[in-house]
Amino acid sequence: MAQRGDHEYDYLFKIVLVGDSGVGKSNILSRFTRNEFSLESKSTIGVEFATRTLQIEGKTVKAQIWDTAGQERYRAITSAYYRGAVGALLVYDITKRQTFDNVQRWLHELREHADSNIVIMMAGNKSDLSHLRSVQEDDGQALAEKEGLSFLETSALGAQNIEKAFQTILTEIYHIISKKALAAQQAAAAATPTQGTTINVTDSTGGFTKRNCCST
Ligand SMILES: Nc1nc2c(ncn2[C@@H]2O[C@H](COP(=O)(O)OP(=O)(O)O)[C@@H](O)[C@H]2O)c(=O)[nH]1
Ligand SMILES: [Mg+2]
Repeated sequence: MAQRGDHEYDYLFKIVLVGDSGVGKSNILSRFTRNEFSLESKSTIGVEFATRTLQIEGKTVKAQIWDTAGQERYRAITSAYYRGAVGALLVYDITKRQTFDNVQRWLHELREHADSNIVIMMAGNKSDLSHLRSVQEDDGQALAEKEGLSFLETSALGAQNIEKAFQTILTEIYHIISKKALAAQQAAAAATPTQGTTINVTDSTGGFTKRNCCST
């Protein structure tokens, strides 16, 4: 556990929301961050993020979720938006085929600007509007499998699968970095078996943060 009063979390993970304008990104964010856990939100010029702290496998994880301020409309998201992101929620609208067709473009953008190990979840949002559906769930599933992404249909309106989408991303990220930390711990133990070793698992490309590892 990180030192209380210093950092009230074990891990801080930056997650970015991407996808066409109007698919529901901002509503997904507000739905998720206005739940019963602690909420802080902060506006900046150009971008906005909100945070929520939750428990993932017994660890306190602070999710810092970045939302666009409409730049996606002009395909003008800067690389700063993606910098340090360890997860992405790539959203399309199940009632608008074009937003699904553009998923490839967003994947390309993520692969170009974000860390290559970024965990990506694709979300087919507005599942409450299934009577207006223009993208079948099977098509979403097939694309996700082809691209190696997790996939869920969500509804920000109905709070359907929003929690699960973020839980899935955060758990996947946690598994990746706990494996890295374990490997680093074993390497450190083999090299210098001293007490209270601090292991920094931040690398030049990732945004993983862990402090005061390995107190046992
Ligand atoms: N029916 C329905 N409407 C939604 C849902 N999520 C967002 N919307 C609506 O879609 C529009 C665009 O949402 P917004 O969150 O601003 O999309 P963004 O441009 O991707 O951030 C708004 O009118 C929302 O009320 C959803 O899950 N179901
Ligand atoms: Mg928005």
